[in-house]
Amino acid sequence: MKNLRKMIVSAMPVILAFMLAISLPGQSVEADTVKNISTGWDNNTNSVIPGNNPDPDYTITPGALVSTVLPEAFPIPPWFANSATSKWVGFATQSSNADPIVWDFTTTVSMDGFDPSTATISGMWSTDNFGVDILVNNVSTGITNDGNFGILHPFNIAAGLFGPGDNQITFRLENAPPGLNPAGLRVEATVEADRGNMIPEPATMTLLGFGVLVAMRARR
Ligand SMILES: [Ca+2]
Ligand SMILES: [Ca+2]
Repeated sequence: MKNLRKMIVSAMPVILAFMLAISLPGQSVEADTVKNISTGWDNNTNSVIPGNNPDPDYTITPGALVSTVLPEAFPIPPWFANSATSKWVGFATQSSNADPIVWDFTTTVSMDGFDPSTATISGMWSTDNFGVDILVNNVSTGITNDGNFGILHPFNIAAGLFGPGDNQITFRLENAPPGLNPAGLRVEATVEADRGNMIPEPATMTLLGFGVLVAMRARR
């Protein structure tokens, strides 16, 4: 009994430091980039993908096609010029010609290591033709654009649509009739979120360390 009481007394500084540490308000965290979801962007080399190569980050439905990075040739221009930070993606056909239907361009973003409740998207997009919607995990954001493919249209998606693990972001466009004609998507955007709180912050670690030191001294 005496030993037990001694143990509890000597552990008190650690317990108090821990309680103080967990009661401290969370430090404000700067949102970090979860993923650069720009079209034509190689996330391994952090540079744009050369034209006529696949962009494996964007799949197209219907058809489960892998998107193709479009070269600097018609329809670019009149489409907004490719740049060092993003490029148009579309179809592996002459002039990115496609049927005049609604096409979904979907990319996947993992929230591992991040707090999904804080995830937002900001950037710009453009489409040939009409920008029908941007969806996160099949939930509509109601964001549209008028199909002016000569400019990039800014957009922002607020927090609340992301969950743990893999999340799908879909850019929905409608190619105008009639017949086969150029269709494509341009995105220059990032997904941002706070880092998950799995790793104790420095202030917490310092307090815990202090508590352990006091406890060790008390034991002598
Ligand atoms: Ca990419
Ligand atoms: Ca078109």
